[in-house]
Amino acid sequence: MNNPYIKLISTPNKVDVLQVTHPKFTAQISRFGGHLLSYATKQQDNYLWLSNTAVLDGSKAIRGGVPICWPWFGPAQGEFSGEPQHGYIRNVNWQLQTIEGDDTELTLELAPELSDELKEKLGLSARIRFHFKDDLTITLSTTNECEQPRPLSQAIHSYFYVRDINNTKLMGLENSQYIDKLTNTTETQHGAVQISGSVDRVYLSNAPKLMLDDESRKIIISGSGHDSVVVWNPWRELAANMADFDDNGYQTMICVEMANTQGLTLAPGKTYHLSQTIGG
Ligand code: TA6
Repeated sequence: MNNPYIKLISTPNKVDVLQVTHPKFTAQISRFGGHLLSYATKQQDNYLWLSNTAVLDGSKAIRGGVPICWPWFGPAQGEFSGEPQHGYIRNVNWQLQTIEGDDTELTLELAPELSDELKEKLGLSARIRFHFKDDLTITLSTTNECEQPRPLSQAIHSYFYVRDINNTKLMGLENSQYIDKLTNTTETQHGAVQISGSVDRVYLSNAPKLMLDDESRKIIISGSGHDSVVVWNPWRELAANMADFDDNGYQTMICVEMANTQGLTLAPGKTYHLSQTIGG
């Protein structure tokens, strides 16, 4: 890899990591999952939460950072029922395709290594682009490579680090309707989102800009191409039941995910872009 800012770190029995050290920021991207593990700028500490007990040997999707859910979000349904939750690509290695940039910005593109059989079955291909400038834009692009329309749902499943979830507010979803996945009801958001227990919500909102305020900093989370924003914190009991979720980790994280949950159909030959920008 011939780029002054990027080094591939290969450790036996561990996922390969692309270590990005740039004058303006640092980041780590796991080749397994095309998964961003950390991102910090000169001004801001790491934006992302990664579980202390995350499995980093490639045997399981990584808990924390930015997993990519594709070509479905949540449990597999219909023709794919029985297949893994959140799709395939957070569990496969990705190839670095291109690197471009200089000392002001940097772009990396990766594509998942899928078997020919799986590519044929899906009829879709995916690519991810990390564009670092003054902030980071993650773009997940999907192309329908076959001759039939194909269904797609997906999420950029970002786990943000917050200083204390009890003093954290998420702004920008006021008055949105959301599906509460814990009660299976549809509710309306009043005021900022504040979390004091288990939360698993799909906000039916394509709000382009949100703000996460943990009283120590304000993170701006922007998006495009989404029909929903997913907000998740498992809280104490659920976290304790997940071996790869450290017991107290729920106190310092919140997932805020730009997603398509409402059933998108991609026409033959078309490409769809879903983006999330992290900055502020
Ligand atoms: O994005 C929220 C969610 O879909 C939740 O329902 C929750 O289970 C979470 O993702 C984590 O899923 P995972 O398959 O990574 O354990």
